[in-house]
Amino acid sequence: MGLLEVFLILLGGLGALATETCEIHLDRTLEAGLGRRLLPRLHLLSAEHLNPSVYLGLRLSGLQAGAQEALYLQSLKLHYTQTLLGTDDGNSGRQAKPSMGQLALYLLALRANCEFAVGRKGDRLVSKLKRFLEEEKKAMEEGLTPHTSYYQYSLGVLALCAHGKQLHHSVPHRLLHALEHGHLPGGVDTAAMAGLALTCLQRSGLKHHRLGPALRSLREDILRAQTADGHFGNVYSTPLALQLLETEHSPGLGAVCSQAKAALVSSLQEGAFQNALVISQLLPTLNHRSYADLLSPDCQAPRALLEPVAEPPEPHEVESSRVTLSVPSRGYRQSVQVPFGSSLMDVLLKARELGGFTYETQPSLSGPYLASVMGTEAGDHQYWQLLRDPNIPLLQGIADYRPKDGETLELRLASW
Ligand code: B12
Repeated sequence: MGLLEVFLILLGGLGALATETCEIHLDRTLEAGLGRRLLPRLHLLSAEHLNPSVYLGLRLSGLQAGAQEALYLQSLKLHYTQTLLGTDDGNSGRQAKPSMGQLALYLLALRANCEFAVGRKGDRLVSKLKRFLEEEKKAMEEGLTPHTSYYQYSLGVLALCAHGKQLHHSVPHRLLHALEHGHLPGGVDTAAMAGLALTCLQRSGLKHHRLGPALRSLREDILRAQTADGHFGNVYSTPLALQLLETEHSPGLGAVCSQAKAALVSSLQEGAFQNALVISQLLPTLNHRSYADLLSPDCQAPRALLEPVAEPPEPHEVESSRVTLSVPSRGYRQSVQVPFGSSLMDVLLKARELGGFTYETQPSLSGPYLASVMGTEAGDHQYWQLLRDPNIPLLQGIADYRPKDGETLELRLASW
């Protein structure tokens, strides 16, 4: 072998090392199985169930749901224009208005179908999002935290960026400022969403000397949060973390992402991904796409049609589980018997039936959110935290978590 060939091989090796990417390809059957879990969601067209994240996730995946997808986008358009612009026949007042983050997700869903928010209505929605962001930025300038969260602020910046809208430079600067001063609470999910927003800005040509270092530090934070089993943060923050990591090339990234893939596969086999929102955040990464791609989306890429599969009927369980529900701040502790495989929501319902316990939920894109317990509504920057004994916060909400027989579950008013 000549000297030149040796040199070329070495160079090739170095090149490969320098351009290592993060690619997660799952077995096609596993991926389609995940996608199919979203199919029933596409038939729920009522205001309470419409979820722009579901459309967005599916559109950026390698899968498609045929005509139902178009119908779903149509319903999203109707709902968001009616509730935010009050263009219906007077009903808009009765429906909860979408939050800043929900409006941002809706605008991202439009981009996922290669559409821009156009016309008078489109302009008004964009102006609304700009105003939301301005208000949040002002709160932050006054030393307060955003009314919503840094996660929703990042979603807002990302949506405007994806629509090619000019942002006042002080809006992204607030995000950079929070990052540089270590004020970006919310863990890996928030770091990833902020990173996706900044990546979009960088790709859109925004030149700022603080952008590169901020992105590097966000990626380093995410890599540092990798757990021994391979997840970034936890199993449910791994999808967004991967969306961000898939936008970069760096040495060693391939191995890190292989570990994450192994962790995801084993979590999937354990049935961890049941929630439509987290599935919708995972599907794009399996197609090597991220929300940052919505700056110039590719709507021509072929996607495999998802065919519904008849699920075998659930075995009729005769067994039951005994679960203890406790609200220590109210001196409440009650043992409850529910059918085997019931959700925490079933436990709450049963406890309410037994008397001495009340609760209220609010719909959200992640499912029913526990908003109030025994007459106490969580206040500003407070929430009803879900824990299992001994002091372990749950990684799922009340509708998805299925307590085991003998478990003790605690509801605790906590601050965030
Ligand atoms: C910010 C946030 C919170 C904040 C929300 C407060 C606020 N005003 O922003 C706080 C700290 C209160 C919170 C609480 C919880 N969260 Co949270 N949260 C998030 C985060 C980072 C962003 C949510 C968001 O703004 N979405 C965008 C907006 C536009 O959508 P939205 O539906 O309108 O947002 C509302 C709901 O998401 C709701 N919410 C927040 N978390 C959760 C969790 C569940 C299960 C439900 C039903 C609703 C809900 O609060 C948001 C603001 O109103 C997501 C991360 C992610 N990857 O999605 C995790 C996330 C959704 N949360 C999660 C969890 C597990 C919880 C808790 C169950 C934790 C616990 N052990 O108590 C609790 C909810 C308990 C309850 N009372 O029902 C998981 C859900 C995983 C899953 N399997 O579905 C995620 C994915 C984080 C993670 N990687 O583990 N959360």
